[in-house]
Amino acid sequence: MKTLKIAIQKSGRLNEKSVELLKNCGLSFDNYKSSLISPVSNFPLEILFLRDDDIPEYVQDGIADLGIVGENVISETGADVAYLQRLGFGKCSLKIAIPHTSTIRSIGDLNGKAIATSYPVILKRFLDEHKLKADIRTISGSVEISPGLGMSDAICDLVSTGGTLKSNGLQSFTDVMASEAVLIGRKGDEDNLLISELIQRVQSVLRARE
Ligand code: PRT
Ligand code: ZN
Repeated sequence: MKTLKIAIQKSGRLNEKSVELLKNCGLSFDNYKSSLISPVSNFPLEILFLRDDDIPEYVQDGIADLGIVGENVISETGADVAYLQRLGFGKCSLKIAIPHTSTIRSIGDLNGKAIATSYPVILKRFLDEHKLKADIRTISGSVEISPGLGMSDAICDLVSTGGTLKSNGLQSFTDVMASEAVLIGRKGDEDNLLISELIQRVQSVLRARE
């Protein structure tokens, strides 16, 4: 049978938990060092180590058969993939936050304001749903400092503990989407026996954690 490929984050918040989950599934492989592909010695599988932003498209395009990535990234890229299993780690929520000193009180007050984010697609969808027009300022990181620099009136960014908002004088205003790491696959691969076997192993690891 054809060797499968699973794409996981190379380094970052999801890497360690993704590697741990696969090891707990009984898969034996070397963790990413310099090689971007690690063969699994006891299952017909290769691990691809990628930037998380690339994972949904790799799976959609069939370069990888499976992937582990945050729901936020799947939504932002708009990739058409099958959600196979929620994984219970990497939990966070994409929120709009405003400075403590802001005069913004209701959702409608966001109209005409500048909002900095690394998630312009999801934010635009949220604004459209609320029939709002705002100036979306797309930046790739350190979004939380932009209101203090006078670049924006609000931000839309991921929050887990809330510590980063707090230390930048911001407060949560409204939730845009909740997210966690999920196992994704390609649509139409439902009959692949190796994929089914892997999903079953993942599910039994998750059940054992309950
Ligand atoms: O290099 P690569 O592109 O692969 O990684 P990355 O830098 O884009 O992503 P990374 O490793 O930061 O996050 C990977 C995934 O982890 C995200 O896509 C989310 O699905 C998930 N995740 C969970 C988070 C957080 N929690 C989180 N708190 N991703 C980012 N953050 C950031 C947030 O952007 C903010 O700057 O942490 C800060 C806030 O954290 P708190 O705890 O202060 O609220
Ligand atoms: Zn990324």
